[in-house]
Amino acid sequence: MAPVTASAASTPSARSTSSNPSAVRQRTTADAASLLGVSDRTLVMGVVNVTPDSFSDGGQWFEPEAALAHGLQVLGAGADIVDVGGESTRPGAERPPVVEELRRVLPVVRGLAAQGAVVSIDTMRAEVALAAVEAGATFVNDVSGGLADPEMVPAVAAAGVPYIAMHWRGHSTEMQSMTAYDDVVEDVCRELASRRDALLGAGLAEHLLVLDPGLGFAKHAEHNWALLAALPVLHDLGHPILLGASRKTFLGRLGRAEGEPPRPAAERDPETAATSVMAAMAGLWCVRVHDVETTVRALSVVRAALEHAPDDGDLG
Ligand code: PMM
Repeated sequence: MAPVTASAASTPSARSTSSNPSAVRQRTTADAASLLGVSDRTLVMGVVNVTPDSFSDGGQWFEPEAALAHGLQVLGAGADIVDVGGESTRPGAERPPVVEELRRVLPVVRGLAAQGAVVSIDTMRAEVALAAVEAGATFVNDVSGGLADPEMVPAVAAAGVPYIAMHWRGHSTEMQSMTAYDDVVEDVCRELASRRDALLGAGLAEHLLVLDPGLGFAKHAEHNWALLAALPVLHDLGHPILLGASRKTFLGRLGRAEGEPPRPAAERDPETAATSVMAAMAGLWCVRVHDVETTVRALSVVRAALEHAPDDGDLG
């Protein structure tokens, strides 16, 4: 998807045909695949972490009822996709047993799908992905890009659902020791390209693959900033791109003195909205955010401006 232009932005919005909280209809994989084709605006994926310890919102929606209520709120705020996860990927986090991950996510996926939400399951485990698809999820979001579980790619390929593969070098307990890059933009693009080739070689359908540069995963602040500054380059990978900058620590360090702790995660939404605007200006497919309303409103500014830009131009 190329950077958004005025002519593209003036075509009818896909929002009317995507997630509509009042349309209580189970979404299908065909609906999910059609979302992959949206190119006139940047989609918004709202996060529902059913975990005791996610760095951005840990513990707030740990019980399934609270998580489901939060998911409905995310949907009502305008999310196109609701991303449900039961494993924290905060640096240093230990993995929950698979039965515990299933216990956390399945009722939430089932409940949101029954309300007509397009649900993605944020997991590195094939077993969880398949159970979630069975429960109504129509996207699989795997931060390991298939590296954590050899069963994942064959399972997703057989299920025929869109797959989001993120740039990943290792689990949360070890990723902070895997931050050596010569040129982070070139290295991440090269590693993502080789992951893409491996995934397609393993049978994943080309039109169902989304790629993600993995901000905050095996990356220091300067790496995240360099990637943010180079977003349009990611189009060279030839797939829709998802960006997950929301509430990450590098944003919380802005305006803080050396040695001062970063701003708390829940206070990083203005900075997150700025990254969403950058993603939209670069023509990215989707942003994954915790505070959906702020990003939806920020993206409406981009759309309104683009609708008033000269026919042949973008906002530059
Ligand atoms: N970040 C987190 C979790 N899942 N998925 C994708 N595709 N991209 C991301 O950047 C990403 C993700 C960690 O953030 P959280 O703990 O706030 O959910």
